[in-house]
Amino acid sequence: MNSILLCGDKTLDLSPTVIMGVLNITPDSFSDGGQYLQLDAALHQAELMLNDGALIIDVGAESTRPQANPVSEQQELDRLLPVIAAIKQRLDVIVSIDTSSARVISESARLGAGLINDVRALQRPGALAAAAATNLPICLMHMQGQPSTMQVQPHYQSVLDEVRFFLQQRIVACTAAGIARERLILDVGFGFGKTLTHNLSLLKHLAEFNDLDLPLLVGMSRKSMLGAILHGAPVHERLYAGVGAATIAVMHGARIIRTHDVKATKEAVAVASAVLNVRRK
Ligand code: 7PJ
Repeated sequence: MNSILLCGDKTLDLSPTVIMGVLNITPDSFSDGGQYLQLDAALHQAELMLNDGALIIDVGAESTRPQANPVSEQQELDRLLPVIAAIKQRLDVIVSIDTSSARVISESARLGAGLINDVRALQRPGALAAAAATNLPICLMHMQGQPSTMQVQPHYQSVLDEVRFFLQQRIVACTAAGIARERLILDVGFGFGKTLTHNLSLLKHLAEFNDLDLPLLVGMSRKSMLGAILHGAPVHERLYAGVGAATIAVMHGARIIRTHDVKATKEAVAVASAVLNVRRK
Protein backbone atom coordinates (compact mmCIF):
# COMPACT_ATOMS: atom_id res chain seq x y z
CA MET A 1 0.00 0.00 0.00
CA ASN A 2 1.10 3.54 -0.78
CA SER A 3 1.68 5.09 2.63
CA ILE A 4 2.92 8.50 1.51
CA LEU A 5 0.21 10.91 0.46
CA LEU A 6 0.82 14.19 -1.33
CA CYS A 7 -1.38 16.79 0.38
CA GLY A 8 -0.80 19.93 -1.68
CA ASP A 9 2.39 21.53 -0.37
CA LYS A 10 2.92 18.85 2.32
CA THR A 11 3.49 15.12 2.38
CA LEU A 12 1.84 12.79 4.85
CA ASP A 13 3.51 9.56 5.92
CA LEU A 14 0.94 7.06 7.19
CA SER A 15 3.36 4.30 8.14
CA PRO A 16 2.91 5.15 11.77
CA THR A 17 -0.82 5.87 12.26
CA VAL A 18 -1.52 9.60 12.42
CA ILE A 19 -4.06 11.75 14.25
CA MET A 20 -6.62 13.97 12.53
CA GLY A 21 -8.00 16.54 14.99
CA VAL A 22 -11.62 17.66 14.57
CA LEU A 23 -12.35 21.38 14.26
CA ASN A 24 -16.06 22.19 14.05
CA ILE A 25 -16.89 25.71 12.92
CA THR A 26 -20.08 26.69 14.68
CA PRO A 27 -22.56 29.25 13.26
CA ASP A 28 -21.20 32.79 12.95
CA SER A 29 -22.31 35.61 15.18
CA PHE A 30 -23.84 38.57 13.37
CA SER A 31 -21.28 41.26 14.14
CA ASP A 32 -17.79 41.53 12.65
CA GLY A 33 -16.37 41.40 16.14
CA GLY A 34 -18.14 38.10 16.63
CA GLN A 35 -16.68 36.75 13.42
CA TYR A 36 -13.20 37.79 14.46
CA LEU A 37 -13.57 36.09 17.84
CA GLN A 38 -14.88 33.00 16.08
CA LEU A 39 -11.88 32.86 13.77
CA ASP A 40 -9.53 33.43 16.67
CA ALA A 41 -11.13 30.62 18.68
CA ALA A 42 -10.88 28.25 15.71
CA LEU A 43 -7.20 29.10 15.19
CA HIS A 44 -6.50 28.61 18.89
CA GLN A 45 -8.20 25.21 18.90
CA ALA A 46 -6.26 24.16 15.78
CA GLU A 47 -3.00 25.25 17.40
CA LEU A 48 -3.75 23.26 20.57
CA MET A 49 -4.44 20.13 18.50
CA LEU A 50 -1.26 20.65 16.46
CA ASN A 51 0.77 21.00 19.69
CA ASP A 52 -0.87 17.81 21.00
CA GLY A 53 0.36 15.91 17.95
CA ALA A 54 -2.29 16.12 15.24
CA LEU A 55 -0.80 16.09 11.73
CA ILE A 56 -4.14 16.91 10.13
CA ILE A 57 -6.87 19.34 11.19
CA ASP A 58 -10.30 18.36 9.80
CA VAL A 59 -12.36 21.51 9.41
CA GLY A 60 -16.10 21.16 8.98
CA ALA A 61 -19.00 23.60 8.86
CA GLU A 62 -21.83 21.21 8.04
CA SER A 63 -23.05 19.26 11.03
CA THR A 64 -23.72 15.70 9.89
CA ARG A 65 -24.92 14.62 13.31
CA PRO A 66 -28.36 12.99 13.23
CA GLN A 67 -31.15 15.62 13.12
CA ALA A 68 -28.76 18.48 12.34
CA ASN A 69 -30.02 21.48 10.37
CA PRO A 70 -28.87 21.65 6.76
CA VAL A 71 -26.28 24.31 5.91
CA SER A 72 -26.29 26.16 2.57
CA GLU A 73 -23.25 26.03 0.32
CA GLN A 74 -22.75 29.77 0.79
CA GLN A 75 -22.85 29.44 4.60
CA GLU A 76 -20.36 26.62 4.37
CA LEU A 77 -18.00 28.73 2.24
CA ASP A 78 -18.40 31.79 4.50
CA ARG A 79 -17.49 29.77 7.57
CA LEU A 80 -14.74 27.58 6.14
CA LEU A 81 -12.68 29.76 3.83
CA PRO A 82 -11.45 32.30 6.42
CA VAL A 83 -10.48 29.44 8.75
CA ILE A 84 -8.55 27.58 6.04
CA ALA A 85 -6.73 30.77 5.05
CA ALA A 86 -5.85 31.60 8.67
CA ILE A 87 -4.59 28.09 9.50
CA LYS A 88 -2.52 27.95 6.31
CA GLN A 89 -0.99 31.31 7.12
CA ARG A 90 -0.15 30.58 10.75
CA LEU A 91 0.23 26.82 11.35
CA ASP A 92 2.35 24.05 9.86
CA VAL A 93 -0.38 21.43 9.55
CA ILE A 94 -2.40 19.70 6.84
CA VAL A 95 -5.90 21.16 6.56
CA SER A 96 -8.60 18.63 5.70
CA ILE A 97 -12.02 19.86 4.58
CA ASP A 98 -15.08 17.94 5.73
CA THR A 99 -17.47 18.74 2.87
CA SER A 100 -19.65 17.19 0.17
CA SER A 101 -20.01 20.30 -2.00
CA ALA A 102 -18.19 20.68 -5.32
CA ARG A 103 -17.76 24.41 -4.89
CA VAL A 104 -16.41 24.08 -1.37
CA ILE A 105 -13.95 21.44 -2.58
CA SER A 106 -12.64 23.71 -5.36
CA GLU A 107 -12.43 26.89 -3.28
CA SER A 108 -10.82 25.14 -0.32
CA ALA A 109 -8.18 23.56 -2.51
CA ARG A 110 -7.43 26.99 -3.99
CA LEU A 111 -6.77 28.30 -0.46
CA GLY A 112 -4.35 25.50 0.34
CA ALA A 113 -6.43 22.68 1.83
CA GLY A 114 -4.47 19.42 1.75
CA LEU A 115 -7.16 16.75 1.94
CA ILE A 116 -10.86 16.30 1.07
CA ASN A 117 -12.98 14.38 3.59
CA ASP A 118 -16.42 13.61 2.19
CA VAL A 119 -18.95 11.68 4.26
CA ARG A 120 -20.97 11.31 1.01
CA ALA A 121 -17.99 9.85 -0.88
CA LEU A 122 -18.23 12.38 -3.76
CA GLN A 123 -21.81 11.44 -4.70
CA ARG A 124 -23.12 15.03 -4.84
CA PRO A 125 -23.40 16.65 -8.31
CA GLY A 126 -20.02 17.87 -9.55
CA ALA A 127 -18.08 16.59 -6.54
CA LEU A 128 -16.16 13.87 -8.42
CA ALA A 129 -14.97 16.33 -11.08
CA ALA A 130 -14.14 19.02 -8.51
CA ALA A 131 -12.14 16.57 -6.41
CA ALA A 132 -10.39 15.16 -9.47
CA ALA A 133 -9.20 18.64 -10.41
CA THR A 134 -7.59 19.31 -7.02
CA ASN A 135 -5.01 16.51 -7.08
CA LEU A 136 -5.53 16.12 -3.32
CA PRO A 137 -6.12 12.90 -1.35
CA ILE A 138 -9.78 12.12 -0.75
CA CYS A 139 -11.41 10.21 2.08
CA LEU A 140 -14.44 8.23 0.87
CA MET A 141 -16.83 7.39 3.71
CA HIS A 142 -19.78 4.99 3.81
CA MET A 143 -23.14 6.26 5.02
CA GLN A 144 -26.54 4.54 4.78
CA GLY A 145 -29.22 7.15 4.04
CA GLN A 146 -28.96 10.86 4.83
CA PRO A 147 -27.84 12.52 8.09
CA SER A 148 -31.39 13.68 8.94
CA THR A 149 -32.85 10.15 8.92
CA MET A 150 -29.94 7.73 8.91
CA GLN A 151 -30.38 6.59 12.51
CA VAL A 152 -34.14 5.96 12.21
CA GLN A 153 -33.88 2.32 11.22
CA PRO A 154 -30.52 1.27 9.81
CA HIS A 155 -30.78 -2.09 8.05
CA TYR A 156 -28.33 -4.42 6.34
CA GLN A 157 -28.29 -8.05 5.21
CA SER A 158 -24.56 -7.92 5.95
CA VAL A 159 -23.06 -4.62 7.04
CA LEU A 160 -19.54 -5.84 6.23
CA ASP A 161 -20.44 -6.91 2.67
CA GLU A 162 -22.54 -3.83 1.96
CA VAL A 163 -20.00 -1.30 3.23
CA ARG A 164 -17.27 -3.07 1.28
CA PHE A 165 -19.39 -3.15 -1.91
CA PHE A 166 -20.17 0.57 -1.59
CA LEU A 167 -16.52 1.52 -1.08
CA GLN A 168 -15.45 -0.63 -4.03
CA GLN A 169 -18.05 1.10 -6.23
CA ARG A 170 -16.87 4.53 -5.14
CA ILE A 171 -13.24 3.57 -5.89
CA VAL A 172 -14.35 2.63 -9.42
CA ALA A 173 -16.30 5.90 -9.80
CA CYS A 174 -13.26 7.88 -8.65
CA THR A 175 -10.76 6.19 -10.93
CA ALA A 176 -13.23 6.57 -13.85
CA ALA A 177 -13.36 10.31 -13.08
CA GLY A 178 -9.58 10.54 -13.30
CA ILE A 179 -8.72 10.31 -9.59
CA ALA A 180 -5.65 8.10 -9.16
CA ARG A 181 -6.32 5.16 -6.80
CA GLU A 182 -3.27 6.28 -4.79
CA ARG A 183 -5.17 9.41 -3.76
CA LEU A 184 -7.94 7.49 -1.98
CA ILE A 185 -8.54 6.85 1.72
CA LEU A 186 -11.42 4.66 2.94
CA ASP A 187 -13.72 4.97 5.95
CA VAL A 188 -16.49 2.54 6.98
CA GLY A 189 -18.37 5.48 8.56
CA PHE A 190 -18.98 4.61 12.20
CA GLY A 191 -22.36 5.93 13.33
CA PHE A 192 -23.59 6.88 9.85
CA GLY A 193 -26.74 4.80 9.37
CA LYS A 194 -25.60 2.03 11.72
CA THR A 195 -26.86 0.45 14.92
CA LEU A 196 -24.51 -0.32 17.80
CA THR A 197 -24.28 -3.91 16.57
CA HIS A 198 -23.38 -2.75 13.04
CA ASN A 199 -20.68 -0.46 14.45
CA LEU A 200 -19.25 -3.19 16.67
CA SER A 201 -19.19 -5.68 13.81
CA LEU A 202 -17.35 -3.18 11.61
CA LEU A 203 -14.81 -2.53 14.37
CA LYS A 204 -14.30 -6.21 15.15
CA HIS A 205 -13.75 -7.05 11.47
CA LEU A 206 -12.11 -3.78 10.39
CA ALA A 207 -8.92 -5.61 9.34
CA GLU A 208 -10.86 -7.27 6.51
CA PHE A 209 -10.98 -3.87 4.77
CA ASN A 210 -7.20 -3.83 4.53
CA ASP A 211 -7.40 -6.13 1.51
CA LEU A 212 -8.83 -3.17 -0.47
CA ASP A 213 -5.22 -2.00 -0.20
CA LEU A 214 -5.96 1.63 0.67
CA PRO A 215 -5.36 3.49 3.95
CA LEU A 216 -8.26 3.29 6.43
CA LEU A 217 -9.49 6.32 8.35
CA VAL A 218 -11.57 5.75 11.48
CA GLY A 219 -13.68 8.20 13.48
CA MET A 220 -15.43 7.05 16.64
CA SER A 221 -14.51 9.90 18.98
CA ARG A 222 -17.40 10.91 21.29
CA LYS A 223 -19.96 9.10 19.10
CA SER A 224 -23.19 7.67 20.43
CA MET A 225 -21.97 4.09 19.94
CA LEU A 226 -19.63 4.84 22.88
CA GLY A 227 -22.44 6.45 24.86
CA ALA A 228 -24.56 3.32 24.32
CA ILE A 229 -21.77 0.99 25.49
CA LEU A 230 -21.37 3.20 28.56
CA HIS A 231 -25.12 2.96 29.35
CA GLY A 232 -25.94 6.51 28.31
CA ALA A 233 -22.79 8.48 29.09
CA PRO A 234 -23.07 12.05 27.71
CA VAL A 235 -20.73 13.32 25.00
CA HIS A 236 -18.13 14.70 27.39
CA GLU A 237 -17.85 11.47 29.36
CA ARG A 238 -16.79 9.31 26.43
CA LEU A 239 -13.05 10.04 26.40
CA TYR A 240 -11.69 6.76 27.75
CA ALA A 241 -14.10 4.73 25.64
CA GLY A 242 -13.00 6.67 22.56
CA VAL A 243 -9.36 6.07 23.35
CA GLY A 244 -10.07 2.34 23.76
CA ALA A 245 -11.98 2.21 20.50
CA ALA A 246 -9.19 4.06 18.66
CA THR A 247 -6.64 1.60 20.03
CA ILE A 248 -8.64 -1.35 18.68
CA ALA A 249 -8.89 0.37 15.28
CA VAL A 250 -5.13 0.89 15.10
CA MET A 251 -4.51 -2.75 16.02
CA HIS A 252 -6.75 -3.66 13.06
CA GLY A 253 -4.81 -1.47 10.66
CA ALA A 254 -6.34 2.02 10.76
CA ARG A 255 -3.86 4.61 9.44
CA ILE A 256 -5.69 7.83 10.34
CA ILE A 257 -7.65 8.32 13.56
CA ARG A 258 -10.12 11.21 13.50
CA THR A 259 -10.65 12.53 17.03
CA HIS A 260 -11.70 15.49 19.16
CA ASP A 261 -9.31 14.34 21.91
CA VAL A 262 -5.91 14.55 20.30
CA LYS A 263 -3.45 14.18 23.20
CA ALA A 264 -5.07 11.15 24.85
CA THR A 265 -5.69 9.44 21.52
CA LYS A 266 -2.18 10.13 20.27
CA GLU A 267 -0.67 8.47 23.36
CA ALA A 268 -2.84 5.37 22.96
CA VAL A 269 -2.06 5.20 19.24
CA ALA A 270 1.65 5.39 20.09
CA VAL A 271 1.31 2.25 22.24
CA ALA A 272 -0.59 0.37 19.54
CA SER A 273 1.88 1.45 16.84
CA ALA A 274 4.85 0.38 18.97
CA VAL A 275 3.28 -3.06 19.46
CA LEU A 276 2.46 -3.40 15.75
CA ASN A 277 5.99 -2.46 14.70
CA VAL A 278 8.03 -4.59 17.10
CA ARG A 279 9.87 -7.61 15.63
CA ARG A 280 9.16 -11.09 16.96
CA LYS A 281 11.79 -11.91 19.60
C1 7PJ B 1 -16.77 11.31 10.53
C2 7PJ B 1 -16.46 12.28 9.60
C3 7PJ B 1 -16.19 10.01 10.40
C4 7PJ B 1 -15.06 10.85 8.45
C5 7PJ B 1 -17.85 13.09 11.03
C6 7PJ B 1 -18.85 13.27 14.40
C7 7PJ B 1 -19.67 13.34 13.18
N1 7PJ B 1 -15.60 12.06 8.56
N2 7PJ B 1 -17.14 13.41 9.94
N3 7PJ B 1 -15.35 9.84 9.33
N4 7PJ B 1 -17.64 11.84 11.43
N5 7PJ B 1 -14.23 10.58 7.43
O1 7PJ B 1 -17.67 13.60 14.43
O2 7PJ B 1 -19.45 12.83 15.41
O3 7PJ B 1 -16.42 9.06 11.15
S1 7PJ B 1 -18.93 14.24 11.80
